[in-house]
Amino acid sequence: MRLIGWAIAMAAAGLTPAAAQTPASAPSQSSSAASSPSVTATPPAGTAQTAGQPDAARAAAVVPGSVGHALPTPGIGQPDGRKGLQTQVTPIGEEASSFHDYWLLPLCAIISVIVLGLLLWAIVRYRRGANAVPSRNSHNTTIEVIWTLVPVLILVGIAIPSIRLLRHVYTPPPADLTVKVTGHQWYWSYELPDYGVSFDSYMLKEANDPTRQASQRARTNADGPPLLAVDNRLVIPAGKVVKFIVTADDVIHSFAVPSFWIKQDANPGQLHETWVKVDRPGVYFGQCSELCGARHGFMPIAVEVTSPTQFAQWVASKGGHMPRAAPAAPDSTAASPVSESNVAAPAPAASAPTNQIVANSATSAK
Ligand SMILES: [Cu+2]
Repeated sequence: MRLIGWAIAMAAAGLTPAAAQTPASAPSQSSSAASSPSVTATPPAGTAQTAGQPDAARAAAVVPGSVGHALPTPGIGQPDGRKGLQTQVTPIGEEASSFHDYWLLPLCAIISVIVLGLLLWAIVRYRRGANAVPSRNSHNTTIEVIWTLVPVLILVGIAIPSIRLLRHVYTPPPADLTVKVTGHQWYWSYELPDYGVSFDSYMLKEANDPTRQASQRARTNADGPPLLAVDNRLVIPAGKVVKFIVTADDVIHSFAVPSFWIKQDANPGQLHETWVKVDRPGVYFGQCSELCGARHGFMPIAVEVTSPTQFAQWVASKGGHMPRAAPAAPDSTAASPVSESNVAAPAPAASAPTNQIVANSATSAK
């Protein structure tokens, strides 16, 4: 049996990474290329590219600081070595982190100290040397009432804010924007059905990564930290309620961004919802948080929160279109999203089924 197990493990180790590399890199090329017309062709100073590569023009299309390529802020939206939770930028995240930091953690610490103190006191006070004749007490009503009531009160004290937090999580305000997120082995794809935008998002590899193809842009510090930077970020407008419809097309993934306090499993054949409202513009990173295969650790998430004006620029750069008026209600989007400014012919057709899914999901959620 052990021999068979080793054989399976060796086969998996030998085959899956190789299989993973090729599909993961090829489509990223096309998705990056699709985004490149949006930005100017000024060569950025900080863009690293392998010397002599014929693809310098594509790398040069990236302008650090432009929409979709905003510079991340150290310590915000990414790990910075400190212990504890990342700085939260959503209402749910702020509520949850203060619940954790100012209620749960102190409560756990106090209980631990009290239990440890009782233990030490009992060990010393009732040691054999000081109690040659052991006590024969087996019942004490007062103390039994205390050790039943106190834990009950502690649990009630935890349950009330906990259930209130859950209620806030699962009663989101009306969405201004819907994003369909699909997990794949091993990348994410995003779709904004009301805006006619859809694209794939792959991790940017390091310049010295031997698995990086010549045509792939290498990560720079302007893109974000290693293993977290992506070629195509999801851009959302600040101050708007964004609903994520999360699913997967192969195995179970998990869409998680720590600074948003979201971690939503992406299950094939199922739609799950989560939501954010971020007032603070910036770049926020996350990762797939469900073990999903050989390159599970290499499918990061990068969300750029920007002003509504810049968001409109980004939508245009992706070949999409803005809705005609103010952000539409879910059931009105199913009518006819095509406007005169719609320049991407395939987009409405591609987004039509998703509109239906979103509409169905919205009605089933009520
Ligand atoms: Cu995954």
